[in-house]
Amino acid sequence: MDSPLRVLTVPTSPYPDQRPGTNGLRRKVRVFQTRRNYLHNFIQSIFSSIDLRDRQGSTVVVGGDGRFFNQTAIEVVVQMAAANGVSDPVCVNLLNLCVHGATWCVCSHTHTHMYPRPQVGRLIVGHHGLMSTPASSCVIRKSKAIGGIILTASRHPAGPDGDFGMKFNSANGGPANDAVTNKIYQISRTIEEFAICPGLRLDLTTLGKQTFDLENKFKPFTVEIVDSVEPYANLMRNIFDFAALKELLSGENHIKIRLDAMHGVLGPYVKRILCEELGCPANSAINCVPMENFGGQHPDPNLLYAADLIDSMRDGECDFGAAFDGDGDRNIILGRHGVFVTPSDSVAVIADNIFCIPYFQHSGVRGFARSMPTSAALDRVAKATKIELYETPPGWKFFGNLMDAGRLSLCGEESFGTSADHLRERDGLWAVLAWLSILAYRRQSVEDILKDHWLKYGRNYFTRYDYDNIDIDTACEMMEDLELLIADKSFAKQRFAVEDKIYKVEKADNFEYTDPVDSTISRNQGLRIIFSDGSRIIYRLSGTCSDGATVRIYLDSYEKEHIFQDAQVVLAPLATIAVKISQLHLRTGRNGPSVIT
Ligand code: VG1
Ligand code: CO
Repeated sequence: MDSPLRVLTVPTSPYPDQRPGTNGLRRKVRVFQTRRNYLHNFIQSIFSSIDLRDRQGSTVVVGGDGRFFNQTAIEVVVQMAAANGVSDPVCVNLLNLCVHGATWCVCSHTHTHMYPRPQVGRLIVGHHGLMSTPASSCVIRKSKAIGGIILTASRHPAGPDGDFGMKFNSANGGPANDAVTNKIYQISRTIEEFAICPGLRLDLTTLGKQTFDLENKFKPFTVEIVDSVEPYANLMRNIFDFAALKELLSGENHIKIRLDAMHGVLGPYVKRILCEELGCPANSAINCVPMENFGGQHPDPNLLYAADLIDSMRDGECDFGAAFDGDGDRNIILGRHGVFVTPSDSVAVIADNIFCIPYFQHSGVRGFARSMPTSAALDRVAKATKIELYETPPGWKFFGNLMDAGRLSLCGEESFGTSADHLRERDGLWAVLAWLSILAYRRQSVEDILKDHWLKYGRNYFTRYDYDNIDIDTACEMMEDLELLIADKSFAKQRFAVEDKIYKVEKADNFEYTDPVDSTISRNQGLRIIFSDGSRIIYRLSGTCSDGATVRIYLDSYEKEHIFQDAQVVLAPLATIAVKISQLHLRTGRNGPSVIT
């Protein structure tokens, strides 16, 4: 028999910058590769943030989007999990109750009774190290894990010059809340050592259990390699009417679709669910082989980076198109000729047609939510259907709390995120299946469904301008000055005229959110200028940058009647005002945004 694997405690020095942002820690791959123990420090901080007693005998899920550095990082996570007691514990005599890592306690302690143990400790790792973000959420929930480590920088490009990221999801399957991420950050600032089992070699290619003998007290250590597509597909089968979808996609009068996985992690899920199970021809799923560098592309499903897909749909051959980001939580929805459904409209249309989805027929609808910058299209559906609407700061963690409390069923963000309470993440494929369910039920085109929606509710024109790679100090200074400016009493009475349009300020503030479940207050969530006609300009600094700052300007304007105009034309006056008030171009030397979505 092999001798037990050694467990080492390695001294290290802390880094001051490991504060998780909107969605985990994101840095250039180079940072993880070249700064000594940068990766180890953060992983140790995650494990140390979990109470040892909770860690022992617990299940932790590990997966990633397959980007460059994914495999290296998974190996380290597993070696450190082993050394940190995520495993079958030996008998811990706690209040005379033996919590041994087997169904029945068979340790050397003397017991008068045998105690059943609630859970066998293990690490669940995605096959080949792959697991989409929504599937990770699904697996965490199904396996009753204490949480999961997801290795992804989401929509950011990958490769040696690209980005890498890590996030921690809690037992509910959603991104850890601020209290947890603050704890991780605090630990990372003072960390002095980490524990690791460097000799542990995992075979990521073979499904099933692998057991390791360690020389520490937490032995043995079990890792289970799982195929995450099946549990996720199973969840989808219980939410949607697969027979109706199959008829839509491969029946007699089937429609044609094109789904672009952008060489991210979602390829195998698309293939298995849409092609193998729902009968779409193989050529309707493109870029479905996950690649370490996402094929050199930017796996961000928006008007700029999904331009190839949009162009390929212009000929009108396809009725429906969609693309996903690197980790599979984002989506873009397109109709024939590449008609674009804004994410703000997408969630509103799904809300209005929610009973086309069997899941909601059974579970009912408890509430709707959108992030603050997302357009108010959803609010109109909520009002008409008398369903509660919540407005949260950007980032999915805020939705999770409402869902756990049974107050929220469907939610969305303008940043190409839509999902429901079947799990606790944005879910790209779910959004596609939701749209296909609506198409199956209504037998109309995407464009007609969208037009009907605007005819019924009016239209919220929406766009977002991103200014990437801005100097951090310049960006912060601009936000500080802007906050002072809009806080001034005189600002509240101001009018802005652009050509023949006049906008009167009604309210201006720095958005603050009080969680209705636990009363936690989140401050400083974006500067809002709201005009008397309901139009809004919102300024925020991105919390997902790996480098420099990104300034985001969100524009939202409502029209009851003139609903068939070009969004960029309608919103141009607001954009002019936004740039003028902030002096953004003057301060940065830019003359326009890097990306418009
Ligand atoms: C952005 C989006 C936000 C989203 C977050 C994570 O954050 O604006 O809505 O939740 O990305 O998405 P920020 O702070 O950069 O604006 V993902 O798919 O990149 O993890
Ligand atoms: Co993502």
